[in-house]
Amino acid sequence: MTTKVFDTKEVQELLRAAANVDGRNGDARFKQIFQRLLSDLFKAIDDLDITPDEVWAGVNYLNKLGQDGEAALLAAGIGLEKYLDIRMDAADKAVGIEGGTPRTIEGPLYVAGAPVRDGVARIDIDPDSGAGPLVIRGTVSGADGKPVAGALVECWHANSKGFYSHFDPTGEQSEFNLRGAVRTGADGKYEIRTLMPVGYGCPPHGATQQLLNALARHGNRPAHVHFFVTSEHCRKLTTQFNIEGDPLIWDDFAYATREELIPHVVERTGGLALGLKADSYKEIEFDFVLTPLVSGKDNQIVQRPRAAATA
Ligand code: MBD
Ligand code: FE
Repeated sequence: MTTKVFDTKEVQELLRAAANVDGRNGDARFKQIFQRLLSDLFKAIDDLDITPDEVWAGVNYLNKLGQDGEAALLAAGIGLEKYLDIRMDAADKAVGIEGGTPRTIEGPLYVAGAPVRDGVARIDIDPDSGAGPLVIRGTVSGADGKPVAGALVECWHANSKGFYSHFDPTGEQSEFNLRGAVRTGADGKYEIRTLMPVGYGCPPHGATQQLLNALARHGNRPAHVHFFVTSEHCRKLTTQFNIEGDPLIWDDFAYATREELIPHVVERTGGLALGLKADSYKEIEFDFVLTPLVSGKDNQIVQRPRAAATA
């Protein structure tokens, strides 16, 4: 169809009515955003001559996406979550904040409420014959380079099948397996004793993988470990590191990899003395550098629905 209707009075009035922009009630910000997004959709339908069949395929896709509970997974997979990071990086640069550990996406699989330990936490609760021991340790420091006492390092990652506790389709993991938190002492140090994770793959029959298939993309992530690092006088850091050597490091379906977030993995012995399940273990040293509050505020606190459980 070569005839375009988007700019007609009829369509523009329809958009204003649908978003109720002329109504007195309702949330002005929400109306503004909704009208814009609906307009962009209408315009795309006109410009690309998107057919009714294609529109209904899309509408029905939203039903499947909701049924599968995968909207936040899709947000990671289509680069929407990465885009928010790019915007936050640019905002930081504009106000001169630099030098902290780079942020990278949270992803959809955090669970609040994991137990907190002082200094050292052992977070592998369930046996996992496919995974060897891993020790993650380092120092949390502030923008001034000094160690931060009382910082909270929260950590979560997958098991040797790439599954996260609480979201494991096999139902085999305990509630907080491979999830935990450490409070730093005066030296700013933290240590997490755990097992080596394996990369995540999207549920093969879920809505996210369905969309990726249509784009001829895969839905896999390299092996990685997530962190939230919080402390009273610094901004919250949301980050991850990748496990060095994973072939997908530069082919992450969620675009979370950053050069500074690929620490070396070192072979160690003496694991039995630490209470690990084997004497040889892998160690990753990873220091966190936090950034200062902006006008006395932490502007990195992101509100989003998150799972929660009790230990
Ligand atoms: C993950 O483990 C993850 O970190 C992201 C971003 C998306 C899906 C699974
Ligand atoms: Fe993850």
